Amino acid sequence: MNAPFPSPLRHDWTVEEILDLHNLPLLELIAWASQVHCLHHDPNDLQKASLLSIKTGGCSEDCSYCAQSARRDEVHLDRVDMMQPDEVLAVAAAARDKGADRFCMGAAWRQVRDGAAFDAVLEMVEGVRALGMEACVTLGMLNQSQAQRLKQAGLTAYNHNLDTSRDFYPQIVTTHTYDDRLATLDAVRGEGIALCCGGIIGMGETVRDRAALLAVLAGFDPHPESVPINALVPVAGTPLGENAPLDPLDVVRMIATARLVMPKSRIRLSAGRSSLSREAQVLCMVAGANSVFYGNVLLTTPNADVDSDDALMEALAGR
Ligand code: SAM
Ligand code: DTB
Ligand code: SF4
Repeated sequence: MNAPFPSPLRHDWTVEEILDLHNLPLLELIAWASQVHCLHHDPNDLQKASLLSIKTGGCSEDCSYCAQSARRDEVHLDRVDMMQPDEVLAVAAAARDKGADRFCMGAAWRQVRDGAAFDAVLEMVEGVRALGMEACVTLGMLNQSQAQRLKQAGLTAYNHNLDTSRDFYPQIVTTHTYDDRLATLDAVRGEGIALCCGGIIGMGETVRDRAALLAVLAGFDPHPESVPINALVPVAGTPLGENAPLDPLDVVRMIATARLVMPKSRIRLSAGRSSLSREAQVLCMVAGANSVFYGNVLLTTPNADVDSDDALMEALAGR
């Protein structure tokens, strides 16, 4: 195979081409991904994004991986109603003081509804921007006028994941469709808000499904500015709660392939990092990951803890 670099930005990757990259001998895949990464990014630049659940649980949707669906009687989760803007901004300021440059807020909603809760989110976005941080929210589906109001509030990016391939999606979610997800992504892009869009591996999908997800993401023009790659965090009481743990090298392959087909995007090594060794995380970074969630919890599940992350950053620093 010809080296995939120096790589023009392409938006016409086929699933077959992406599969061929994904299934290369691992060391060759990592070597190429690392070269493409260094061509487009400072290899020392690792973004720390902080994540907070501003409204937890009680969601109408049936996403099989998610702890926050109201349909899961066996999941042990404390529902938390919408947080107040001042509480959220205090958390954001503390995260900034610990070195986070981006603050992401998630709500367990099917979709945004106009009203007091959305007004509160707009206030949070304004407040986070005033702290000098990037602001990202993930609120489910939204329409064009809601995207416009978020843009006016100063939102940097909107997170809305496609999660997996179009073919596999109905086995994971039945209460909304792949096309619903794409329509929201369109509304976000239509207002000039950066897209944060990625997926989850380890849900029982095939490697072809993973390649097909990457083909959709790489098909966007421009590519999503950030691409979270989540490894499933199995949550007891959800349909995927007993899924076998992923081989960490599958995460490395996914990240390396994402880097090759989306050379300029920020690839975020997202959920599931707490089950990766320090060395596996570093391998993901060599393969092109340049952002992580920093903080002891993700939305409802544990993240790599801050103390071990501080030690990791220390180990990564020059000496
Ligand atoms: N309700 C909104 C939505 O569905 O877009 C926003 C919140 S939702 C929890 C955000 C994303 O978190 C999901 O799209 C999924 O990719 C990821 N996620 C949720 N639960 C997960 C889990 N157990 N393991 C890995 N990723 C997960
Ligand atoms: C994303 O892709 N991963 C984050 C963020 N976007 C919102 C969420 C991960 C959630 C992991 C499961 C939980 O903590 O509930
Ligand atoms: Fe609701 Fe989002 Fe969880 Fe799906 S992923 S159940 S939409 S919070």
